[in-house]
Amino acid sequence: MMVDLFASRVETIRDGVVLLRAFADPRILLPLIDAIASVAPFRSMTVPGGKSMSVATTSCGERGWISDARGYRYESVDPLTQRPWPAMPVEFRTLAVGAASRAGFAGFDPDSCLINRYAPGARMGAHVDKDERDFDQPIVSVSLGLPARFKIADAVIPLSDGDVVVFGGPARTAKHGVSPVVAGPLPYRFNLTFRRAG
Ligand code: MD6
Ligand code: FE
Repeated sequence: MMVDLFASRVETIRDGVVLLRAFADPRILLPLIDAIASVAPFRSMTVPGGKSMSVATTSCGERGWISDARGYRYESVDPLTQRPWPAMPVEFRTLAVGAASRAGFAGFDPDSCLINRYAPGARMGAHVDKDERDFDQPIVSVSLGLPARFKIADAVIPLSDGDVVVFGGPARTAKHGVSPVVAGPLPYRFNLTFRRAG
């Protein structure tokens, strides 16, 4: 019999929602986030209603997710710097493709990594990701730093530093959001959201 040494790391929360505990290494990812933010700074985006989001956002990869008064979309040029988004580090891509594969989504080919920075009190209201072209490709969401409560469909998933959630298939258009982040021993929660946008 083949023993799958990694089986215990894969937890199915709902059909299409898979949790990989401690799958990502913050020691590798956080310096890469800093390097990206030195080129494409974190900024608070405006939502179509005119309010500004409580999270600070940047992106890397071929396309970056944008919100402004006109709506939500992906752009290949950062509107703040008027330069292309920084390239997606190979370590990011390897992590995202590996997580998707472990979760049962072979062949994930992300072209976008949204990076969200949550100071204590920042949150993400319930929404559906629907600005992407191909809903056959999953979403890979990497949690770093301060813990968070991630709500998806009717599940609440407590997330710690390094945990990864993959949602796809029947859960690709599930409603999800993040409860206000609580202050702790680290300054921020970061989230990396990998998607195939174009
Ligand atoms: C998170 N972010 O930051 C989850 N979705 O943990 C999202 O679900 C999200 O930040 C669509 C567009 C922007 C986002
Ligand atoms: Fe989302």
